[in-house]
This record gives sequence, structure tokens and C-alpha cells, in this order.
Amino acid sequence: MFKKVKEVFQNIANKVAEVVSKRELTEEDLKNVFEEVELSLIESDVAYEVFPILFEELKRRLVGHKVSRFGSEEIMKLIKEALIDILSRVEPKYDLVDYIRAAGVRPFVIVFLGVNGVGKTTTIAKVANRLLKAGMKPVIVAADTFRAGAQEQLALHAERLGVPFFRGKYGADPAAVARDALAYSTKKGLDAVLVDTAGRMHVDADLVEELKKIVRVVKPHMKILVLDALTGNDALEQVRYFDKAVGFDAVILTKMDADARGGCALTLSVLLQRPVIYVGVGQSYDDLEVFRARTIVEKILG
Ligand SMILES: Nc1nc2c(ncn2[C@@H]2O[C@H](COP(=O)(O)OP(=O)(O)O)[C@@H](O)[C@H]2O)c(=O)[nH]1
Ligand SMILES: [Mg+2]
Repeated sequence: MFKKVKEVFQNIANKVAEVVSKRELTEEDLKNVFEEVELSLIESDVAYEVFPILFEELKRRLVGHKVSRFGSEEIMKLIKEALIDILSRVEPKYDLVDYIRAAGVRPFVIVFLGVNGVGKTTTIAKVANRLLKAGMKPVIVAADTFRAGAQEQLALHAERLGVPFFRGKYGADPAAVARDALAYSTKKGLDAVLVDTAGRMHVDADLVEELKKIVRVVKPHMKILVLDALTGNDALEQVRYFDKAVGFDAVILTKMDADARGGCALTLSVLLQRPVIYVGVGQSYDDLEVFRARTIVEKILG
């Protein structure tokens, strides 16, 4: 069963505290602690590949230090610092709004990628909302022409936000729809084109071809992969899938409000090697926050 990351780290802290109440912690001790919690780490979505990095970060802070007077609370603080260091690897160096401004191209084209259900459509609405608030003029494009529901949902968001919306007829070429939106935005001098794409769940050669064509036609300035924090290690599979299909530049991690499941964020921070620019923290348009390692860790550890 699923375990909360917080409980696992609390468990580590308790075990370490038990040792250091008697003597200095050795590397061997820490190894033993890790072996004991290995399974619960995996159950809380922390991938195996993360363990060595986590181990090194904790070793650096805990081993050989005269921590005998430290209680588990003090050790939790050191664990917290270690987690912040790890998550900092994916902290963005820029805010998307500033990045778009600095790019100096108009329109700035973003293609959003991700499997159905991760929160891609909602996220696009949130990004549009953010751009609107920064005084920019975005356009939303539904380049998923096979799911009528997907288009309706996006149309509703666009209407609520007061943003121009492009869609194709059922079964139309998604790349052509995106191209039309781009032409319109260029003519009107709009700031950003946000392209929603299909995300059929199963590995699907058609989808790869469709995405490749959209990318070839609109030449996006940025490709953003939307991942769902609740999918745990499936997120890694999705990373590999989209990387192989068309590649991507950054990630938005959704549903970080749900039960503070931070294991997925921890795994991504080690294996992603690209920034997580935003996290989704709810269902309303304002529930999009800049990814900050410290904030995330505070959420994870509660
Ligand atoms: N709690 C929470 N729910 C979200 C978040 N982002 C999206 N959702 C919900 O996830 C569900 C799927 O979202 P949708 O945008 O349709 O996903 P898509 O299939 O990837 O386009 C919807 O019920 C959204 O309201 C988030 O950050 N937090
Ligand atoms: Mg969708």
C-alpha cells in the first residue's frame, strides 16, 4: 500500500536518533537504516535510482558528526535540508512569463504534452490565466480533434477566461488547426499560442506521428510535459515516452495538493534533468505555483 513520504522520513529520523543517542552515527548505521526503509520508500513513489543520491546527501549531514545531543526533531531538520538540496535540481531559473517576455518573439508558441487525465487541459487554462494577469494576450488551441469532450472542455475554459479559442472539426488534422491559430495570432500580434494535444493512454504510434507533425508545423518555442504527481513512478515512463516522441523542455507537475504525495517530485528531481516550472495545487485557475524546492519540501514533510 501507498505510504506517505513524510512517515518514511520520520521513521528514518527516529532510527537515526536512536543510534546517536548512544554514539556517533557511522556510514554502516545509515546503510542499515536505509535497508530497513527501502520498501516503504518505494511504496511512497521514491524510485530506486534516487536512493544513492538521498543516501549521499544524508551521509554528508549526519555521519561522523557529534550529533549525540540531537533528538529526532533536529535530525528531521537535517533531512529537510537534504531534500531541499535534491529538489533544487529541478527548480526553474526563470518564471515562464519572464521567459516569454525575454524571448522577444510574438507569438511565443507552447505545445503541451501529456497523457489523458494528468490535468493538461486544466493546466493550459491556468497558464493562460497567468499570462492574462501579466497583461499578455494568449490564444488557446485544441489540437485534439478526436475527442469532442476534450474540445468542449477547453472551449469552456477559453470562454470563461475571455481568450480566443481554436478548434478543428472532428477528425481534422490537429497540426492544421494549430497552424491556423498561429497565423491568426501572428496577424493580430498576440503574445502566446498554447496548444493542447491528444494524450491517448496506450503507446500509440499514431499519437507520436501526430505530435511530431504538430511540432514540425508550428515549431514551438517550448514544449511542456504535464505530469500528475499521483501517478508516481508511471510519471517516469511518461517522461521517457514523450522524450522519445518529440522531446520536451520543462515539466508542470499537477495535483500536488492531493494528500501531499511528494515521492514523485523527489524522483523527478533526480531523474528529470529539466526544470519543473510550475506545480498544480488545485482545480481553480489560480492554483498554479512556481516550483520552489523549499515550499515543496515543507509540503511533503507537513
Ligand atoms: N486537485 C487537483 N486536481 C487537478 C489539478 N489539475 C487538474 N486537476 C483535475 O484533474 C482532472 C483531469 O484534468 P484535465 O485537465 O481534464 O486532464 P487532461 O485529460 O490531461 O486534459 C480534472 O478533474 C481536473 O480538475 C490539480 O493541480 N489539483
Ligand atoms: Mg485534456
